[in-house]
Amino acid sequence: MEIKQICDIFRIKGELKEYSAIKTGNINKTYKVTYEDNGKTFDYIVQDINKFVFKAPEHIMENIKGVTEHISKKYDEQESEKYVLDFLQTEDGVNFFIDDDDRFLRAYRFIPRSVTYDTFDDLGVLENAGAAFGRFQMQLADFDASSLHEIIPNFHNTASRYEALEASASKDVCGRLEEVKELYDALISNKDTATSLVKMLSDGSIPLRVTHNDTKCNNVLFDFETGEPLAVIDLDTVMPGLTAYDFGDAIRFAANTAQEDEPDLSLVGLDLEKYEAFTAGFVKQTSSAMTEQELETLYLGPIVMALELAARFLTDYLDGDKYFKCNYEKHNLVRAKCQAHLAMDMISKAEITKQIIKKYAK
Ligand code: ADP
Ligand code: GN1
Ligand code: MG
Repeated sequence: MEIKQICDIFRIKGELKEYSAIKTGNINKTYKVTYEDNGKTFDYIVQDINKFVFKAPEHIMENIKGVTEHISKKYDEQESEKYVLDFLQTEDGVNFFIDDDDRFLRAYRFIPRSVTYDTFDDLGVLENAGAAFGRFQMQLADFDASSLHEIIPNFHNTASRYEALEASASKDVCGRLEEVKELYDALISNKDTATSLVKMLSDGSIPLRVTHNDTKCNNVLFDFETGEPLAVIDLDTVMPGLTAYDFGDAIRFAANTAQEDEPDLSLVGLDLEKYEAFTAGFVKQTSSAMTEQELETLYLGPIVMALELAARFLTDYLDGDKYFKCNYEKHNLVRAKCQAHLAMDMISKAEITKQIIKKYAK
């Protein structure tokens, strides 16, 4: 189905001017679409949901409806247009459409003046990202977690992620294990650290909350001029989770001295200034709601998330690159090495990061 037909289904008014693919995400196919109506231009996002990753996309759309309605209530109409995603409905009153090729499609308004960043040079903007994710979590503190579908079971269960890695290594369907053995062994030797948060969750020492679970900092929109944080996007994995997951995933993406898939490992490491900037924004928003134990173990989040993602990228490499979109042949392996290297650097700086968190906790 053509983009124009999809836009018609979502009842977008006016004349289609142009559209282009947005390549930043690793999962869905995303298009920016521009329409003109009564002499004014309006932008929209059309997305084709990845059905290999998301087995029940209608559950995602139910979760998103609940979450966006809940957050909208905290704003007036004008604020909502900046801070909350607004999904379009078909004439049947639903927020998705399945086309003849069985593609699962959705459309929503492009937030005006918004940009995303894959790297953060401005520490103020990074602090804003921390504040945006912190605020998002606080806004969901009174959301009924039992109404949420678990979109990807065990999404951040690092113990299960490690089991999957071990299973893929023992099957070795593509014959790639020998090539990655050193990295594999390094990850396995850090299994206790990687599974530490899961253990604390299961023994009740830290609480389950409603979290975003994919806090890559290109999932926050910023005003292109002022750097003000706008909407938090990519709500596909909003599910019960740990505060440390949201904190950790954001840090491992944005406080890396390089991009998350940097091939030259000498460039990869934890940037403590960036760590502090994100932490200032996030912890100031959330610390009053956190338990003492949660705050004390928050520093583990970035380490666990980097190890978990290294395990996930390596698993996908061993399985033959089925899950993450890859731009070149060994992309998943490069990503895995980068995340593992970052995790080791974070481990060596653990004491300093604990102090940074303490500094901003109320
Ligand atoms: P993926 O799950 O593949 O990461 P996202 O939902 O994060 O998909 O969208 C991919 C990119 O599209 C984002 O990083 C952002 O740059 C852009 N984008 C998505 N939604 C909007 C929006 N409502 N307004 C502006 N840009 C958006
Ligand atoms: C995926 O969709 P995107 O690109 O924001 C992935 C995250 C990973 C990230 C790594 C549903 O996020 O878990 O951390 O890639 N999302 C899903 O870049 O698996
Ligand atoms: Mg995204």
